[in-house]
Formats: sequence, structure tokens, C-alpha cells
Amino acid sequence: SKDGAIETAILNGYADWPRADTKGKEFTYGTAGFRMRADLLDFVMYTVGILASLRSRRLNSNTIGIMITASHNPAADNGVKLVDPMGEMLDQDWEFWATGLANSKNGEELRNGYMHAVKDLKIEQTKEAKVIFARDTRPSGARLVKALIAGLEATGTKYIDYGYATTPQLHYLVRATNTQNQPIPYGEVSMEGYYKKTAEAFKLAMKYATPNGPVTVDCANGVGAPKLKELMKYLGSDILKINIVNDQIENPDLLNEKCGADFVKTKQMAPPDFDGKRFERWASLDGDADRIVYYFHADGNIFRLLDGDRIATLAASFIGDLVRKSGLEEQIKLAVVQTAYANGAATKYVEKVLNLKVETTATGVKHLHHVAARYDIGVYFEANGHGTVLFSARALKQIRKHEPQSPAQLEALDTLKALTDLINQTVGDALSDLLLVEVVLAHKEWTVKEWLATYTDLPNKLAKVMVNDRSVYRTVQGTAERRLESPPGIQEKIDDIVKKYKEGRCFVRGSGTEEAVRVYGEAAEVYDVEDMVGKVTELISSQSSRDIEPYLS
Ligand code: G16
Repeated sequence: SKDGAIETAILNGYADWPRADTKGKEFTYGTAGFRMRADLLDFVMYTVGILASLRSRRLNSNTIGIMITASHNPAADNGVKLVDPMGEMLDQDWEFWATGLANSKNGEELRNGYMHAVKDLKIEQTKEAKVIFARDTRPSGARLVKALIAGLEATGTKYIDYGYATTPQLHYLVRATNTQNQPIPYGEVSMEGYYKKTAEAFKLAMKYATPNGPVTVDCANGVGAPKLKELMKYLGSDILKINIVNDQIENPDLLNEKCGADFVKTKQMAPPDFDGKRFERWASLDGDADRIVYYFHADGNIFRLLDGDRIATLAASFIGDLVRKSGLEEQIKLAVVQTAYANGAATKYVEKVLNLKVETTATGVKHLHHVAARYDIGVYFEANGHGTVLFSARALKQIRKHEPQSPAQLEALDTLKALTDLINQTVGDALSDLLLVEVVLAHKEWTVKEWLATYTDLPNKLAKVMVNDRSVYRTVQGTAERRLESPPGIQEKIDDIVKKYKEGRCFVRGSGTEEAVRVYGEAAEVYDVEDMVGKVTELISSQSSRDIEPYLS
């Protein structure tokens, strides 16, 4: 600023929020923002407040969102992600500025980094800067909020603290805030507005259908528990009965502990307290309620998973039918966006049976979302249960102006319209996805049995190797993370292992949320998958200790 007040405040604030000793490691803006052990995060939070002020001023004082969560990670971790004005993840070009500020070594460097950004990005510091933020139930959140507020106040940023929220609720609030004066606002700017919009849309979508029995939801002992309970007040229990388990948010040690979407998906088993009868549907959320997977026990207590791929195929087939039945088939085209973790059988089903185009992107909603947004209707889901359905402005216009030619067309069109409001347009939302699945199953008059019968998953396994430096694992651009270029020579060794297995497919990549390398594999036979993933995992374990040594010294 002219008198340098902001610069001075940034420098002075550093004394309270100094950078933690990370033993030479850099902070990175990963798959879902900064994420690490919570005690290392204070300074990063301070810089995120500063960054958000820049982003808001750059975007004509639109409101920027900040979500404090480490989602599926253990309770001792925490993290932070920025949300852009329409509720999307932070523009990837800005990750450069985010990491630049966060990796300042001292107060002077931070101030200089800020001044550099102001100049380079042509920020007018006299403009208003506006931020809203929220957090999950992690105990470290309260301290991190203080660090964030210090960054916001140093930069003269106006803010609203929404307290506890699910990640998708915060995304909703950001979009609602920034569209409130537009011809079609996204929704009322309040938590209540979120519940009302979601519940009303659900009731409309259920006008012509009734669900088959209750659904039980494992809330991972996280923020999804109180928020789902709140939503249920608006839903009422006459249409759908929801039972809640794992709602103990008072005890932070229980967060994601042997429960939740990540546990169920990676272990391929129900939480230990599962007591569902045969074919009863259960669903699990993750720590910030942006992921959901379904599951049940079939005859003989066999566990069956209905993961993100299944939700995508269910939604795509149903919405595709509605488009056809409404008479909009010529005007509106659908596509499905997945990552390399999608089961090969799911991809084949979408292409061959649903006859839809499939696109594959790198891991992380920030990648899938933009590709899905290119289509009239883009259904995007990660296999781990993170995803949503996007309706383009053009599709929405077609849907709104279409005159139904028959009662059947009217019915389909009503349901389609309701879905455009029910489905969170900003990001994957476990609560909204839960209701979406319930709507589809009710309309199709399907139980989980029919849902599972649509195709047969290839046996698969997702393993994780803890490493000291995942950054040495880099994938080849343009391969949707399916091939490694570093460490050198390792991809050839993986190829040698994988080619021995029928329909074998396996890839390795460094996680963007934890200090680990993930190994995903699938093959025609269960024992082959176990063998193949075991061998690749061993390869990584032996390799990583060798690769890491120089980085530790
Ligand atoms: C986050 C991202 C997801 C991603 C997951 C795993 O989930 O939001 O898009 O699939 O991490 O990412 P990675 O394999 O890079 O660790 P969450 O639920 O933790 O926010």
C-alpha cells in the first residue's frame, strides 16, 4: 500500500506465527491444498490469510473461501484449501503464489513475497478484500483459525467465520455469497439456505418415487454427523429414514478411526460396528463429508462395495434417461470423468453399455471438475467417492425453457430440474450425493443388489507405502498419472511385474495428501491382484529407502 501499512503489519505479525522447522522440506499445495501434521501448519495458515486477500482483491473483491480440514487423514493432521468465487478449487496458477508465500523463511521474505505478488499481479490494495472460512472438528482447528485471522487482519481483509461446516457447505456458501445479486442466485447465504435448498430439491425429486427401506450412514465421527442431523430436520423422516452411526465428534481420536469412506474403500470392509442385515444399504462419509461410498452384506455375509465409480454410473444412467425421457436428447450430451483409479470394468460399462464418453484426469477434484465443466452435463467421480454432476449454463437453460409434450415428459423434466438443485454444483458433496443415490434407487426401484449387478468389478487393491520423501515419485505428463518418470528405471521394473498377470494393470504415484506412495492394481483374478500389488509394493519399499538417503543428509 502507499504508506506500507499492510507490508509492516505482515512483517510484525510474523513474530506471532513464525515458520515451523520442516527440516529443509518445502510446503506443497497438494491434491487438496496444504496438508500436514497440524503443529507445522500455523505459519502456513498465516500466509493463506494473506494470499486470500490478494486473491479477493485481484478478483474485484469477490469473496474467497478457506476451508480448514485434513479430511480423511488422521486427527493429528490438519490442512487448508482455498475456494474460488464460484465455489471451485483455487485456480491452479495461483498455487505458485500460495507455495511462494508459505515457503518464506522469515518475516522479511514473507513481506517481500507479498510485495512481489502485489506488483506482479497488479493488485490494488485499496480495494476491499473479503473472505469466509470454516473448519472441520479437528481440535487444532481453533488455533489455526487464530493464525488465519492474523493474516486476514494484517491485510485489512473482511471475514466471516462460519465455525464448523462440511467442506461442500463452505463451497456452497462461497458461491451463494458471490451470486446473491445475480439474476439467478445460487441459494440463500446461510447454512439454513444450504439445508433448505437441498431438502426442497430432494422432496421434488422424490415426487414420483418412494425409497425402499432406510439407509444407515457412518459419519466417520466427523463434522458430517452434526450436519447430516441438521439436514434431516429439513428432510423430515416420512420420505426417507436415515440412521446415523459414528457421530462421536467429542472424542477427536475417533475421527476416521476404523470407519469412514477412506477406511471402507481401502480396506474393502465395513466398519467393525457394522450390523446391517443382508442387502441393507449403508454409506460412509469421510472427515469433511465430501466423499461417500455405499456398501452392504450379500448372502454369506460377503462384503460388497459400491464406490465412487458406482455412484457415477448410477447417476449417469439415470440422468441420461431423464434427458431422453424429457425429449432433450438432441440438445444435451453427457460425459463421465474419472481418474486412473476407476475400475476397468466401470470404464468399460460407461463406454459400452451407457454409450457415453469417458475422460481420465489426474487425481483431485481440481482436475476432474474443469474437464466435467466442458460438457453439457459432466458426471465426475473419483473411485474413492469424491464427485458430483455439473450442469452447464447452456444445459440449465435448455432444461428451464423446454416445454414438455406429454405427462411422461413432464415427470422426467420435473425430476431433472430437481436434480439440478439437489446436486452440489461447486464440488463433490457427500450429503447431496447421498440423497442423489437415494433418489435414483427409489426411481429405478432398485435395491443395492440390482445396483451391484450392473457390472462386475475387476478384483483390485489400493496399497500405500509410507516414505520419507514422496516428491521423488513423479509421473509422466499426459498419462493421468499412470506412468512414473522418476525415480529413473522404476516404471520398466513395474511393467515387468505387471505383464505376467491376466488383465493386469498397476500404477504408482506419490500421494498429494500424505507422506506416502500409493499403489493401485487390478487383474482378472483376486490372487493375481494380491501377488502383483505385493510385488510392486516391495519394489517401492526397497527403492524408496535408497532414494531417500541423500535427501535426509
Ligand atoms: C483428497 C482429495 C481427493 C483425492 C484424495 C487422495 O481427498 O480431495 O480428490 O482423491 O485426497 O489424494 P492423494 O492420492 O493425492 O493423497 P480428501 O477426502 O482427503 O480431501
